[in-house]
Amino acid sequence: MTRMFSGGALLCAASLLLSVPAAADHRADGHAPIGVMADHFHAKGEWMFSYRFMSMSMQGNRQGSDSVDPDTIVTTEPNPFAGMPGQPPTLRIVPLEMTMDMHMLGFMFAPSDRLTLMIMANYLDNSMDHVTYQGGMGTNVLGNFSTATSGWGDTRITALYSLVDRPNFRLHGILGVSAPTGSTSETAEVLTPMNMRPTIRTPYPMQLGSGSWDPVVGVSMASRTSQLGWGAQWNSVLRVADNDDDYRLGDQHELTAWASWLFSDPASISLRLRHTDRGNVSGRDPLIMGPVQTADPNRLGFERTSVGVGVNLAGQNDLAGWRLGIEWETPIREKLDGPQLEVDSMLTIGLQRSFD
Ligand SMILES: [Cu+2]
Repeated sequence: MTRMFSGGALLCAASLLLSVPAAADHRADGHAPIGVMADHFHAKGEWMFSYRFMSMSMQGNRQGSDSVDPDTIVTTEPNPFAGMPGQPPTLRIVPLEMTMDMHMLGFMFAPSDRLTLMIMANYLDNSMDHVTYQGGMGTNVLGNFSTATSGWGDTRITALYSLVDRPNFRLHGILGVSAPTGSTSETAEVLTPMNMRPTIRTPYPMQLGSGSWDPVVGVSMASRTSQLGWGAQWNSVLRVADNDDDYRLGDQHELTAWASWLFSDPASISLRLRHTDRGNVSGRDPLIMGPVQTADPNRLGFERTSVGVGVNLAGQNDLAGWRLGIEWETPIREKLDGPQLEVDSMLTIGLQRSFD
């Protein structure tokens, strides 16, 4: 009787062990570089919290792929609002640099082996420095000013649906929506070419959300051998409807691919390529106007290819379930509907904790 019982328990324990392979994935390369979102799905009953800090720094302007200095911008680049009362023929205010810091909180839960649900909220902290030129023409600098906006951005709710789930190859679809929780009515004090300091609605890049419900679609895959891994992802955010301020942001399409090398289960390094294509704004917010490039709906689109290096760490034993990732990216090619600020670098640091 005792013998039969212990035999059954042993069999039961063995089948349990065999049926939960994903939970036992403590390899550092089990997740993509930390700058990639929605890169993995979970086994039934697993859940995960994540926190990421992302910082993007932009400095200097480009027109197409070429650098362009502020003096040239204010004497040659047409003001889209020229002809309206008080508007000069060329741009007169030039952004010099911008920092975008983002705190991202994520939660994942898998109701089944096929389906993982994910919600991501972002807290944004933006600042931009500008130079204002005096009057309607010439290159006399009037002064500098900074604007800053911060608050919750849009919230992403997505379903990740597993299509292939083999030990060394995984493929899933991404389908969701970006909810308009971010403000589109942020204001800041500016310095005008006529030496006034009104508080007005900030241009598009300093707003916190899109103002619209935006579908999110994509496909993600990952594969690995004993030490070498690779993965790729396509994802798009589609702006299908105008917001209450009479415009919609441009669609954004992103393709990324990475390779990783696992030193041992706790640590891997990665190399990644990312290509982003963002469209211009269609329509326009009647409250966003001025002789500055960021207020022009047709100077917001870009194509950017970046390269990134990263480190993934995965906790073992007592620290099982914990992960830490760091990734640094820099553009190798930018083509901007400019003039527009160019990106210098982007840093992502993320901490993840999963439970099963
Ligand atoms: Cu997860």
